[in-house]
Amino acid sequence: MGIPIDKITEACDRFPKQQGVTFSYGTAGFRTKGATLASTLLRVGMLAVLRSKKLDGRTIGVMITASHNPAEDNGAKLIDPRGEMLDPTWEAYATTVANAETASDLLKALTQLVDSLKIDLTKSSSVICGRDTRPSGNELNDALQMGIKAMGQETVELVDLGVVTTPCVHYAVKSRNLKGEERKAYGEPTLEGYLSKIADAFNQLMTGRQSTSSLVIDCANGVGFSALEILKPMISSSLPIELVGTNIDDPAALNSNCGADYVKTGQRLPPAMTDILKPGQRACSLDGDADRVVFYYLTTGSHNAPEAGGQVQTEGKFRLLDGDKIATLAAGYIGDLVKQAGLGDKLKIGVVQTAYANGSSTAYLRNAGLPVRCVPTGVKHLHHAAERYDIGVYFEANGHGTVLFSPETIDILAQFEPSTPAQDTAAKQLRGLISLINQAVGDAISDFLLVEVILAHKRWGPEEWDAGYEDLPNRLLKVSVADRNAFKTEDAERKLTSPEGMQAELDELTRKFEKGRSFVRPSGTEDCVRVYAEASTEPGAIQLGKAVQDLVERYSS
Ligand code: 16G
Ligand code: MG
Repeated sequence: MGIPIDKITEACDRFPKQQGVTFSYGTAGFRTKGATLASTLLRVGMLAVLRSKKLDGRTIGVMITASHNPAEDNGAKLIDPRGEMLDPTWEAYATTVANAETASDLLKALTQLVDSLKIDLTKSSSVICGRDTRPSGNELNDALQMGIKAMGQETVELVDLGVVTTPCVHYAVKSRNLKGEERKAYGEPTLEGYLSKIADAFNQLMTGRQSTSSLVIDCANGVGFSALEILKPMISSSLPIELVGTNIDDPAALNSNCGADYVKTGQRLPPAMTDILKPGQRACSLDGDADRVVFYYLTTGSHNAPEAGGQVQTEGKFRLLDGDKIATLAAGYIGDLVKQAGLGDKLKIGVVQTAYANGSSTAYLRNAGLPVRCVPTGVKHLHHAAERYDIGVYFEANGHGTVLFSPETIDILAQFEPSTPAQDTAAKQLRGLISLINQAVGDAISDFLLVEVILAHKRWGPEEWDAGYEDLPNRLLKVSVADRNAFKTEDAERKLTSPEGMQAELDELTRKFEKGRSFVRPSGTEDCVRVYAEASTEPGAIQLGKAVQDLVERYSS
């Protein structure tokens, strides 16, 4: 049996590839202007079917989203059977298939793939898809489904979850690939199934610790709002939430002056919060597809500011609690639970960060005796590194992250026989956290619930959480260059290997600043080079950032 030539040709004619456009499956899948992507989604659909057939009919996921990018952008991500990111070898196939210019080029590329990977086309296949609120989502979904049906013919099982968050699709893929009792225990592969799973775990963990003050959540005018509307009544007895950034009917509003990226990169409050957030109240911002979250608050009084020589009296000063702060909070809390359960010798916790992690957070974790690994930017790198620990906590500073419990850890906790009531309580909490925390991918909703559980148990407000360490002042700059691929890195993106000689100059600049640290890397999602600089003082970070920016410009001209 060969590939269905007529159906593929027909589908290709319906969604032809724009000539001269090159697509690339990057850090977070395909991402570009939504209007150019229909041919790519068609091919993603075909590839998803082939991946499923290759894996004995196990379910593959496709999410249509451009995350924190503007509303006119869109993208697509393939999800592997355990809910994880697509196997890297298939990323290259995705790029090849997306760039086949004509129907005959596409047929050739697909046939080659089927032959070289010995894919048995008679096998059944199964694909789950979802999309965020972007206006181009509907047409791209049509193209995707046409691709799935063209390749999968009558035997493909296709489930369209509709408008859902990215983590929901990851979860649903994982659930769908479980059978019988296992699936029942894990949760049903729908948005409602997902939300009720995490709401149940959350309510259980919050028993006796109900939050009295509400959490204000900025939904980035995106799909997170739809999910939170469903979740809100499910958790209202444990945690009152107030939603802002809820305008999902106006496409222009998506990620505009709101959302995790706006808050993290600008280190500022979303304007919609200005009249709502009270000093000392907790707030967080999701991004457009709800897979990342950052917290923040306005100070109530004095706070520690080494750059200003110690305690300063302020009220209403914006303070960011980013992915690094979430990682330190989660790792510290889970570490304590493991010790309380008497499992400190058995279960090793590790933290995974990227070069963007603030130097103070890394120092704080190391001082607490936790191993910390640095890996290149992008969720897949962090996820894989975190899988090596019994309990792996990973977060990017920008708020992408989760906590992974290894299968052995889950078994140990399931079979654990406590010797004391304190051990019993701690083990129950750990088991609850496994259900609460998305094990397939980071999820803004599950992550903010995790933070709320920890704060409620510690009886902490945001200021107590923030007091753990003081971020080193830092700057993140974007530099346009002629060819970003001329910038190559090693050592988890912390050092440049090319252009030749540049790293030595960068080292020399960095040495001039107390606690100076800087690195340069090509963006995986935009046509630019990013510069990160941190130093012990605000002016130092600004000066170092500027000097490195000048260096990049000199080396790229
Ligand atoms: C993508 C990545 C994110 C990373 C960002 C870096 C996923 C799901 N998302 O959004 O983890 O922080 O790219 O972007 O992997 P950059 O390469 O443009 O700096
Ligand atoms: Mg996102």
